[in-house]
Parts: sequence; C-alpha cells; structure tokens
Amino acid sequence: MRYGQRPPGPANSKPRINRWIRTGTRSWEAATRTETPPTVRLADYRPSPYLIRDVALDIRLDAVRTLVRSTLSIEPNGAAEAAGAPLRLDGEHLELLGISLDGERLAPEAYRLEEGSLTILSVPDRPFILEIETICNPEANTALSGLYLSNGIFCTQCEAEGFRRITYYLDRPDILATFTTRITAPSTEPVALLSNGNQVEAGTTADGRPYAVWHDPFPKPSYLFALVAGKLDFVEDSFTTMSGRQVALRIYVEPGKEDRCAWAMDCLKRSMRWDEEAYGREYDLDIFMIVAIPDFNMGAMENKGLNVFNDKYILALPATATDADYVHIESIIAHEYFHNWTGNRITCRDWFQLCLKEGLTVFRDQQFTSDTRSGVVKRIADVRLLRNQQFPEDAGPTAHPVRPSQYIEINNFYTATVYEKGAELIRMLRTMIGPDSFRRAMDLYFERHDGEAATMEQYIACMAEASGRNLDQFFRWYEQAGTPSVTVSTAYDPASGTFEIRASQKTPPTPGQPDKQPVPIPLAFGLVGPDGRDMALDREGLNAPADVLELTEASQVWRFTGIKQRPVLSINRGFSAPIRLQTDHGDADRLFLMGSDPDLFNRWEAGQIYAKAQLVELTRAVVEGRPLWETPDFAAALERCLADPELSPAFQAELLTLPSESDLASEIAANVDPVAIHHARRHLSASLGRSLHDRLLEAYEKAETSGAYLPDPDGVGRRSLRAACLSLLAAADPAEGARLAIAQINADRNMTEVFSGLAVIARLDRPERVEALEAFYRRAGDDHLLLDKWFALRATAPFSSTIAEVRALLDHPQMSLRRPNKVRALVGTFAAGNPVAFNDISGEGYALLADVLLRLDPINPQVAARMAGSFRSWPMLEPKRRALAREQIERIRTTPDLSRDLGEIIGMIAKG
Ligand code: 0A1
Ligand code: ZN
Repeated sequence: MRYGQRPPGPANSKPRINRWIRTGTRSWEAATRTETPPTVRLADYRPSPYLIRDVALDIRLDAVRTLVRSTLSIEPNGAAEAAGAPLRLDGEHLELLGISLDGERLAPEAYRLEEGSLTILSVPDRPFILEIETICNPEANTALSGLYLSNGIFCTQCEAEGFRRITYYLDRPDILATFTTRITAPSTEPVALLSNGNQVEAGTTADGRPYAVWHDPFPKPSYLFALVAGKLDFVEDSFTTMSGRQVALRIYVEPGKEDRCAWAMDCLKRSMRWDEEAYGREYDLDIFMIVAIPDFNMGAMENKGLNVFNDKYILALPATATDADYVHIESIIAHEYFHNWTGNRITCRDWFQLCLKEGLTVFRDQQFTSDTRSGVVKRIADVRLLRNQQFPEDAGPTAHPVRPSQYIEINNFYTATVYEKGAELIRMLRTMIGPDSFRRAMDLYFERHDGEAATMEQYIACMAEASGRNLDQFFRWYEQAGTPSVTVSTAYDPASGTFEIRASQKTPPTPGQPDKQPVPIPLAFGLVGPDGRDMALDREGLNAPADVLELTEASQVWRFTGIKQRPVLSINRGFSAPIRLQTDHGDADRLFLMGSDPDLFNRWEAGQIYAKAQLVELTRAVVEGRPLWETPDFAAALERCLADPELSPAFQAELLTLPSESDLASEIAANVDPVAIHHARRHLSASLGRSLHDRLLEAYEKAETSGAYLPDPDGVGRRSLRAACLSLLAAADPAEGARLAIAQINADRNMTEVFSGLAVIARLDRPERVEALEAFYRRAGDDHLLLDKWFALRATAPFSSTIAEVRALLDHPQMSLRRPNKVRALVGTFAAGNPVAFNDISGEGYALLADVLLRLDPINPQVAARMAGSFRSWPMLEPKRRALAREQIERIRTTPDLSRDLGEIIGMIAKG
C-alpha cells in the first residue's frame, strides 16, 4: 500500500460510543463555529483544580482514523480551591471511543460531552488514572492545528491549543507533565517515528508495522508536545556541551533534500554554543531534532527536543536560497533553540504571558545575530521591521498591549506587538539596569523558575531584585498599547555654557484604553561637537548606568553645564526606546548627524528622518499636482557616505534604502493615498539615482563578490549594497536598470543575485519583465520554494493589472489554499507588499483579498485571520479608498459562520 493511503482500520477502530458532533454540509473546520465566542480574560485566571503528572500516549496512525489511547495520572491540585469539582477536559474534532477511571469503564451518565469539552462529573479526591480512547482525522485537518498531514507526513502543531485536537486534555500551559509516547506507523512501510525526548524502544508490531516509544523526562505543557511520522531522511551531527555531554543533532527532511541542510546544521551548533557563552544555558536531552515540512502555519515551533520547521526556514543552497533566506534560517534556528530555556524549561502560566517567552526569545535571537553579524545592521533591520509592522499595528484597530488582558482566539495574538515590541521591552530593561545586572537577573530567573510556568510579574521581579531598582512603573509598558510619542527640544546658552534638553511624552489612545500614563523611556544620547565627537559630560544627575536619560514623567528637563560650543543632540541612539520621536533638528543638523554621529545607528536614522520629511512633502505635492523637486543636499550627504571607507557595504546599503511605503503611510497617518506615496518614493529614488549615477555604478561594480558563495556578513553586505544601488539606478533609468538586472540574472552566480535582479525587473513596466519571469518559472520546475519566489515576484508588480494576474494565478495548478506558503507568497505578498495594486482606486484589490479570505477561512482560519491584517490600516486611508476597503471588511464581517480567528480580527478591524 502506498504510504498516505488509508489502510484498513484496525480491528478495534469501530466507534463504541459515537458522540462525535456531525457536521452536515458545513466544512470540518466550520463545525465548531458559534455565534458569539466567549472572551477569555486574564482577570479570570484560576489555577486548575486538577494536575496531570504523567501522560502515556499510544498513537496508531492512520490518515483518516488515527487512534489515540491516552493514560493520564491526575491528582487534585492542592493549591486550587476546587475539591470535588468536575474534571473538565478540552477536546475538539474528536470521536470518543471510551473512558475508564482507575480501570473502570465509565458509563455515559458519568460524563458530559459538549462542543469543545469532555467533563467527568465526579472524580476521586486522590490521585487517579484516567484512560481515554479517541479517533482523530489528520487528512481532514486543513487548519494545520493538531495532528495533520503535510505532503504525506504526519505532523503535529499544538501551540497554542492544538493538543486538544489530538486527545482530551487539560490543554493549558500551566499543566506540566512528563510524556511517554508510543507511535505505530500507518502501514508496514518503514518510516521515521519521532516524538519529544529520548527514544526508549523501537520495533515492529505483530501485524508488521514499525513502532517507536519516546520518553521526555522534562515536565512540559501540552503545547510543546510533538509527533512526526513519515518518509523522511536525516542528516546528523553532534555537539559537545560545555559540561562535556555529547548531544546527537538530526535534521529530518523529505528524501532528496538532505544536501540542503548544511547551513541549518551549522546555525544550530553556533546557536547552542552562543547560549552557553552568553547565558550559561546548556542543552539537556541526548538528542535534538529538527523536522522540516512544507505545510506549516508559521515559521517554526519549539517543541521540546523536536523542533518542527516550515521547510523554507531550513532548506538552503546557494542556487536556491537568497542571503535573506540564509539570514532568516540562522535567526529562526536560534530562536527555536533558545526557547529550550526561555519557553520550555520556564514556560508561561497562561497565554496572556506569551510575551514572557516570545519577547524574551526574540531579544535573545536578536542578540545572537547581532553578535554573529554586524550589530548596527541587525539593529537597523529590527527597527525597520518594528516600524513596518508593529507601529501600524499599535496605531490601528487591532492595537493591544504586549501583555493583552483579553482575547477571543489566542492564535490572533502571535503578533508583532507581542514578539517585536515584547523584545524591545526586554532591550529597554537591559539598557536601564545595565548588562551586568541584566545577566544576574536572567540567572536568577532561570534558577528561581526552572521547571515552572511563570508570569511577566515574576520575570520583572527578578530584574528588580538583581538590579535593586523599582520597576513598577516599567510594567506599564506591558499593559498599555500604543506607541509613545516623544518630543525633544534643546536650548544652548553660549554665555553660560549651558545646554538644556526638554523632553515630553504622550501615548495616544488605543481601543479600550483612552487614557495613558507616562512610561519610563530610556533615551541613549550624546552631545556631538562640531568635530563630530561626543562631548565629555558630567554624568551627575543622570539616573541610568550609561549615557542614558530616563524620561519617566510627562515632561522633564536636563541641563548640562560647561558646554563650550553648540552641540547637536543625538538621541534615542541605537533606538534605545520603541517610540516615535520628534526633535527640533533642522535639515543642517540632520545632515551633520548623518555624516558624523559617532553612533552609527543614528547616522542611518538621521538619513531616514531627512528622507521621510522630504517624502511626506513630496507625497503632498503629488496629491496636489504640484511639481516635484530634487534633493541635492541629501544626495551629496549620501555621496560622502558612499565614499567613506570606514563604512561597511552593508551599512551603506541601509543608508541608500529609503523608508518603506508602509512606514511613510504611518508617518502621514491621515488621508493616506498609497499610490501618491509610491510616486513620491519612486521620484526620490529616481532623483538620487540620477544625481549619484556614476557613484552608484562604481559601488555596484566594486561590491561584486567573487569565489564560492558564502552567506558571511561581508558577502551578504556587498550583495545588499549592489541591490540597493541597482534599485536606485533602475528608478532613474529603467532601461539601464533592466540591462544590469538581466546581466545579473544571466550571470547566475547565486540565487541572491538572480533574485535581486528579478525583483527589479518584476517591478518595471518593460518588455524584459515577462520573459525574465517566464525563464525563472521554467527554472523553478517543481521546486516548491522557488515556485513560491515566483508567485511572490508576480504579485509584487506595482500596476493595476497585477490584480487580474493574481486572480488568475489563484487557479494555477501549483497554487492551493491548503498550502500556507503558497497563499502567503501570492496573496500575502499582494496584500502586504504591493500597496499600489492592493490599494488600487477601483477597489478591486480589496475585493480580491476579501474573496480569498472568505474561501480560505473554512480551510485554514489562522492563515486567513493573519492575512486579514492587511485591512487594518483602512481608517487612515483617504475617503474614497476608505469607503471601498470598508465595504469589503463589512462583507467579510457579515458573512455567516466565520471562524473565531477571522471573526475576532475582522470585528476589531471593522470598529476602526
Ligand atoms: N512559538 C513559535 C511560533 C508558533 C506559534 C503558533 C503556532 O501555531 C499556531 C506555530 C508556531 C515561535 O515563536 O517560534
Ligand atoms: Zn518564539
């Protein structure tokens, strides 16, 4: 029998008690949709009345009828006041076959089966054993939560609440149990059978099926459970930990893809070493496994000892993956690995504490990349991400605190706010207490809470205790949504040699939070003298360890004396706080900082601020039909930076890259015309491309890399400089741009160069475009990762005609709404990466997204809800587009039977 086909059901698979809720004509996913899903509130958190100590799972795999026998050692929770309470277990889409308590089969009157739960009405007030037998259907699981099939491979995704789709359980993160998992293959064919922990047994059943038993000695919440089974091959390596233990490392991939795992393995070993060196954290099992699968709702998942990855974040060869892919792989491998301590050993008490593991782990992966590559370039990338994704979220209808206080569907809260702003809060804490105290505080956190499910308060208590600082006010950052705006002005009095800095803060209202309190804002700063150096300052009166001003009140003043010449203030260095900043700098100050600030981040930032101000004005001129202008001073400043041998190519590339259209939209914030923004940005790019033509061409040629491809910081930096130069040259002269891009594609040195050439061509309205994209399609063949790149390139063209092209591509034989990567590549890129076509004045772009979301929602609600986020900035659009977008949002909102996921998000968005 071919693997993946349904084998004859096991003899005992006939339902004995069939209380499965039949779905009629509605889809499987729609079966549990209710009209008014309940809101879950942090304030309602109560410890569970029961604990589960050990779990034994016996899982007999079958594509459509997987049998799960679960044996749970349960005991009343002494800490909870619910003696004698019924035992309510979570469960969804399960067919219940039977339940026994301490070996006695339960009669149907002894329990209640409802949508989403199974309640045992009476249980002993001592430890007892509960055995439950259920059936689930992996093949029907298109939501990819629970046990599902990805290209014939059985795999699980249990975060946040997927375990309840495998068996009835106390599916909440504060229930920590040890797991022993026996997996029986679906047929006699040999397959990999994997779960968490260490393998303790393997063999063949009487009917010839392979089986394996895994035991994970570390108590863990159910969301960290994983099972993978299927035709997979692996590459193997090993790692010696700091205490000298040998750990086997394995990466499992679909057969034939083993040659694409070398980079991922290298990243894993470097991550393991880094966590030992930076945080003293050692790996704890005998084996660490990664499995790469093609269908996954997110990037990757940190299941204990068995990370599951979207294969685009594992597979890489120079001919198939770009530098950006290599760098993503590195940071995601690190992120998932670092979760072993921040997330797994210490997990979250409840889902409101998600930032405890995610913000902290993002911060740790940022540190790793920063140490591995260029610190400033990494910081710039993180700030760009924050501005492009988190700031608009914080300014729109889906704004929520880093630690939300309520949700309807927790999967909707895996957001840029929880992850990226969450990481910024950890970074601020470190800035405020200093790196040494921070490390001591982390040690204390690990020591105090290892093996526990913790809260944000407990984490902050460690920070406060180790540093001796009161961090009560800091906690507001976790509870208040919205990006604080900080206004800074300065005054210099040459007569007394006094320099004064005034700063004030204000956080705008966000949904449900009309009034905001001041938060502590650490502002790293320096006073830059005319010689381009920081002036030595009397640090007295500064309330932070380094050169940091702490703005804790609504407004504050700092005064410095003995200042002999007028300095230029460089503030929020390294983006020390995630704020919007308004200074009283004039253009001359900005250009000066761009050329001279000793803080490299702020050199870049000065250029961005200068360009942003110009672009906002140019956009206004486009809207009003006024003539546009050149920016010779800015061009000259860029030219000086390009000629500066002290600046790395990677940093120069960042200087040459203008603020994104989404960043500009959130800067303009009202009556936004995305097409006008696009024209203004293209105009400035073209103008810079013309005035810097020779310099750009020279830099482009000089940065060419030779020899074997390596994703090292220097090579990546050179190629990114080439891409930045090419983009400006193409804006100035599309014919020349196309010629250079085609040459780069044809040279075929590596996928980075090919793809950056294609990215330019794909956005040009020129005859070469069609031919180049067709050639790339032919080259992609059936390589699904290359096909995703092709879909994304097709979706990215900034023309109205792209809407019809994307619509047509939805019927392409390689496109499927069941495959998240495909949908994201085509529709996600269109909606989030092509503001011109998406916001086309016809409204057809909005209609296209709405159509896809309504088709996708019954198949995969999580992915539908996430993509609906592209509608979230509608309230700031100009009136015509606003009305068109609103119409589509309402069409979605009023569609019956929306999933909880899409229903919650679209409901929030519709409120505006
Ligand atoms: N915890 C993972 C991300 C993740 C979250 C939810 C998922 O399914 C709904 C899957 C993965 C991480 O931070 O990497
Ligand atoms: Zn994470």
